Amino acid sequence: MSNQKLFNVAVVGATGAVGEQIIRLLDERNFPIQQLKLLSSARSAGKKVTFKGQEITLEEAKPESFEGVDIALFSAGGDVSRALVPEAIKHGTVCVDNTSAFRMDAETPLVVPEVNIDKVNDHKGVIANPNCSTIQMVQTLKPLYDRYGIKQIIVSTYQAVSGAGASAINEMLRQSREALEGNDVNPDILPVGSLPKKHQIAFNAIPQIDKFVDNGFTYEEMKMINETKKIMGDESLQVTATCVRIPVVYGHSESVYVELKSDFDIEEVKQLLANAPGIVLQDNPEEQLYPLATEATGKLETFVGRVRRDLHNPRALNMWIVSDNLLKGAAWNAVQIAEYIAIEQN
Ligand code: NAP
Ligand code: 3JN
Repeated sequence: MSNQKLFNVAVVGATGAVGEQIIRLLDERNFPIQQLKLLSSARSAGKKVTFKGQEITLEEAKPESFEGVDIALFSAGGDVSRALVPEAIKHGTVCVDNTSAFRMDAETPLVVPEVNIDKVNDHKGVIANPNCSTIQMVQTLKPLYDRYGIKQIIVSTYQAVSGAGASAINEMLRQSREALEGNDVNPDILPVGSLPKKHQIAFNAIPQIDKFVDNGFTYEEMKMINETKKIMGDESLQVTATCVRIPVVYGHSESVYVELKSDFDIEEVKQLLANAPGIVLQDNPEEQLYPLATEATGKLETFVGRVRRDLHNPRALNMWIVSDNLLKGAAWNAVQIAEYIAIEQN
């Protein structure tokens, strides 16, 4: 398209685990970019990144950085988004925010494109990307919600260390070497960098992601519960979650129990999942075919398998859902939203 509109785009948190994937996707998908601005903290300002053969110098993110920026993708943490999204909006920038800062704000659309892309049109300057664990679950359950209704969801997650940032990947690899070499393992970051007590992640499973709320759940678990209801537009949904960090680098896995509101045929359920946008059904016990984090890594789709009727509740299903947490769980979902905004303006 020769007269396609081009956009001035900013990536805030450009050096991070999520930001790097956003930049890669903007490149691979040939996003219609006039100028790309890469923003970070003062620590990385001045470093150079190559994008489409051109060197771009990282700049410190400041309120005035958004002058002339049409679309900004934020993944530099909630504090940065709370401080800079309102400044960007003042400059007329449409923000796609990967943090939890605005997700539960009644004015802010919380969007998984395969579920509720139409909500983007209601934005007041910012569209929120849900939490990674929420995205892959609601994307998979949406066709079942539409066909049968959903009464209850019980989810247990097995989350990759990359969800806690680039430094947590290094931490897990370092600890694994320390343990294999028979040395003391020195935990430094997980489960929560800002809390004094740390636990070993190498060869372990930590049932804590983010801090605890005073109801016994963690913030990660409460995000899954609250965001699922908001995205599905159904406050009556009964959702419970247990979120666990495991020593996997990329790819969140989830064991999901879902009670439907009406009777179902298991083959029809599998057909609905197989036909759902962005979902790949991998389900053949005879061939030991089911989703694996190692195989989901680097892919844009969400994978579902082990789909089976519950033995005690005939209206309930059990399934295993896997997706690359940095892609569909973060960068890809955000770029999909940005692509929708760009298409709407063309
Ligand atoms: P990360 O690897 O630790 O990267 C953090 C990024 O934020 C870096 O680019 C860092 O720049 C930048 N940054 C830090 N402080 C800043 C400041 N004051 N001003 C501007 N930039 C600053 O973390 P990540 O895994 O990419 O995640 C980043 C955020 O994305 C998370 O905090 C979370 O809010 C969100 N996230 C969302 C999901 C999801 O579920 N959708 C998943 C993962 C992350 P420097 O290089 O200068 O330090
Ligand atoms: O731990 C994970 O696997 C996902 C982490 C997401 C995350 C990490 C730090 C801050 C978030 C998020 O997206 O919910 C946030 C946050 O913005 O609250």
